[in-house]
This record gives sequence, structure tokens and C-alpha cells, in this order.
Amino acid sequence: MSVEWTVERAAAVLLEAEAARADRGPITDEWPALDLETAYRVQDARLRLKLADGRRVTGVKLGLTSRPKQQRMGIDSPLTAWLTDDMPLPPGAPLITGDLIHPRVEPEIVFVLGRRLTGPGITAATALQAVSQVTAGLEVIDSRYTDFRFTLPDVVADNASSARYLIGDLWRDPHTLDLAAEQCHLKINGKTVDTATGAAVQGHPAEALALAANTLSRRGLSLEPGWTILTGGLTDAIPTTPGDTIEATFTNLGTVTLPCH
Ligand code: OOG
Ligand code: MG
Repeated sequence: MSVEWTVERAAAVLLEAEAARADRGPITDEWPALDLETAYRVQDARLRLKLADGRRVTGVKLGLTSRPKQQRMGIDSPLTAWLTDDMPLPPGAPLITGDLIHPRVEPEIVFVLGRRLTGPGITAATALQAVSQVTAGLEVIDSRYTDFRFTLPDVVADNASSARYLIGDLWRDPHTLDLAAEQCHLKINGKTVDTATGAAVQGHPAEALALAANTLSRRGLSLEPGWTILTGGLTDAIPTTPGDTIEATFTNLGTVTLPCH
């Protein structure tokens, strides 16, 4: 018997998978008509369910903004998703990998907004003017789809595989730095496994921020003051193994360290 798919049902199914730590096949396998616009409606419906449950929006994440990420996932289009207050990891606390399905970690450049940013027509330069601070971050992603196998509408509906994020404690003024040249070393147990510069993210992380403002404006939404913006993985994400410590060291943005239990 086939059950009819709706925006509300897809949102509930994905939240249930998250709560139960149970991965599943791509929704588009069962609902081929799920297009990008409908997928963003699923993402917004999922957010409404979270808010009804007492959660609060903390910002927005971008996904698939760099070539290494796009190549790994086989999708060449960036996307946006919601950050909520159940996601930030307290500094120093370990990632409990058993709380998640198959977590992976990726280094990101993180903005905090000082002013509202409303598209369309936002450029990287105007976007950067709205940023009050920049720092380093590690995002923990955890697709609700088996083996991280999905199409663009699937991953948009799944809130871009969001799970947790860790923000650094060295806040810098973005206007005094060349963020395209900012270097990142991704390390496992002290050994560098990948490197990138800020240019990996759309040429400059502020391009990703502009893209978020312009993408949200199509749904009548703005980026709000105080929000955290994860601009997207600079490198491919790495799987987590309990006992490992994952660290991203940046030239000017400091170091973020995440022990995995
Ligand atoms: C989708 C989320 C991508 C990023 O920074 O590129 C993302 C995924 O890779 O599962 O968060
Ligand atoms: Mg990410």
C-alpha cells in the first residue's frame, strides 16, 4: 500500500529518523515529485515542528559551497538550512557519536551578524558589512539518509544533514582579515589530513553569506542580527571514530578542538 507524501509528512518522517537515530532511503525514491521548492517547504515545516517543541533559531548554515564537498556528495549546487539551539556543542565537551547515526565533521568559517541582511541583490561586499565577528568552527553533519546518499531536494528537506556545531572562542573583526587567504588545517589526533583556504567557499565566505541572504529572500525571509552563519565545509567531511580528536587550526581564527567519544 502506498502512502501519500505531503510536506508535513516528510518533515515528520525526517525528524522521527533523527530522534530514533535510524537512517532511511532517500525520500525522492518514494516521492519523485519532491522538487527543490517543495523541499525547502519541508525544511521550513521541520523547523516549525522544532519551534513548537520549544527550540529557537540560532542562525543559518550553508552547505555544498566548496568543490570538495560538492564532489563528494555529487551535487554541484549550494543550499541553506536552519540552525537551532539544540545544535551548539559546549566548548570542551566531547561529541557523543552514539547520539547520532554516522556523524562526520568538517571545518567551517563562521560569521555572526551585527545587522539584518535582506536579499535579493546582496553582494559579498554588502554581506560582509553586516558581519560583526568571524571565527572558526567545526560542523558535525549526520544525514538521515543511509550512506549519505541523496539528491539535492532530499538533502534540502533533511535540513542539510544538520546535527551539531562547535564554535571557536577567538572572535575577529572580519574587516581586518583576508578571509579568502585564511588557511585551515584539519587534523585527526594532531596529524593534518586536509588543508584549504577560505577561497574554497565560493571564492570567499562572504559570497556564501550573500548567497544565503538571496536564497532566503525567495521565501520572504531575512538573516537576522545575532544569528550564527556557518558558511560551509572548506574540505571534505571526515568520519568520526570514538577516541579520536578532530581539530581545525586557522591562521588568524584560532583553533577548534572536538574530542569524539
Ligand atoms: C550536506 C551538508 C553539507 C557543508 O558544509 O557543505 C554541509 C552533506 O554533506 O551531508 O554542511
Ligand atoms: Mg557544513
